[in-house]
Amino acid sequence: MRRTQPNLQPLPSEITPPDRYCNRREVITALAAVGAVGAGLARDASAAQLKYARNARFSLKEAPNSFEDITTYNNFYEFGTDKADPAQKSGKFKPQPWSVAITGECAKPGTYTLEDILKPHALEERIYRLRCVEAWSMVIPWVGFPLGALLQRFEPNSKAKYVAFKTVMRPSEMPGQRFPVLDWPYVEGLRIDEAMHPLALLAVGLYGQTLPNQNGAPLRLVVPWKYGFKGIKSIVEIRFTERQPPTAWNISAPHEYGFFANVNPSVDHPRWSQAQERRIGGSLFASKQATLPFNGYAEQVAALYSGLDLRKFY
Ligand SMILES: Nc1nc2c(c(=O)[nH]1)N[C@H]1C(S)=C(S)[C@@H](COP(=O)(O)O)O[C@H]1N2
Ligand SMILES: [Mo]
Repeated sequence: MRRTQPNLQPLPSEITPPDRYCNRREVITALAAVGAVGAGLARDASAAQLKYARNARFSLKEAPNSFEDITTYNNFYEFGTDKADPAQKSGKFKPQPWSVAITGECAKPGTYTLEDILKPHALEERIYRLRCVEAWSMVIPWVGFPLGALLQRFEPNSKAKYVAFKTVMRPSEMPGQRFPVLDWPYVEGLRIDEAMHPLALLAVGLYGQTLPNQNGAPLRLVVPWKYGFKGIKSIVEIRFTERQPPTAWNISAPHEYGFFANVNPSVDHPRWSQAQERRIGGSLFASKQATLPFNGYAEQVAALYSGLDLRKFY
């Protein structure tokens, strides 16, 4: 899958004029336009431009990885376990039309179309580092909106202590789901205070365009202070729960993957160290860099875990 890198819209140094701010009707039209394209065409060719404003306060100053790196080196086991599989084997996946079931402990459960989900939210671009548990990282210009703002709309009640997420189950379009690699569908979860943290993002795009299938179209979670596997892709259900929900990697290998999965250089994966990371796309000879506690977001999020033994609750 080859394409040229689309123009980055606002540069960090630029001030975004207010008219750049998400015109919701246009965004919805853009997302709908994606669905109008025939299933046989590469989704790539049908990516739609999004309207958004750069959120400089919540963006790293580092240069993002290339569009090529971000869209050809992926973990999305529903399309296969090789890093190249998601780009090569996700062409049949149809991210439109899409709806999300909101269930569990809230006043406004229901099934909402993607358009309903997006309508009240202005889209923001945020440059976050994605830190995979496999000790590599990338810097990605996501386009999305705060998860907490969406969750509030459904009026979670006092029993809503956790939020559980589920990926779509479509073995006909997702060849990896025909093999018992994980206990499908992929599920993830956050504690409600983590989910409400302003850094937690629901992404609908990257590099200014709707998400490619391999990156979790049309809607995926991005939690920048946690290992990448928490960032569940192609979400079809969000459930408010009283108890800690099961999570796909914890079910698969509980001694390797905990519920919290906060990036922690001092808690090694049982089979390798987490102390350093390799930036994808960098020179093979470039030295590894130190992994930062909470992936560099300790100042913003460490207070969520005061009193929690982070070695025990990894
Ligand atoms: N449904 C689903 N979501 C998933 C995964 C997956 O296999 N299935 N892989 C996770 C892992 S391990 C990582 S590192 C990130 C990778 O996101 P990216 O491919 O957009 O970089 O997606 C996460 N979300
Ligand atoms: Mo990962």
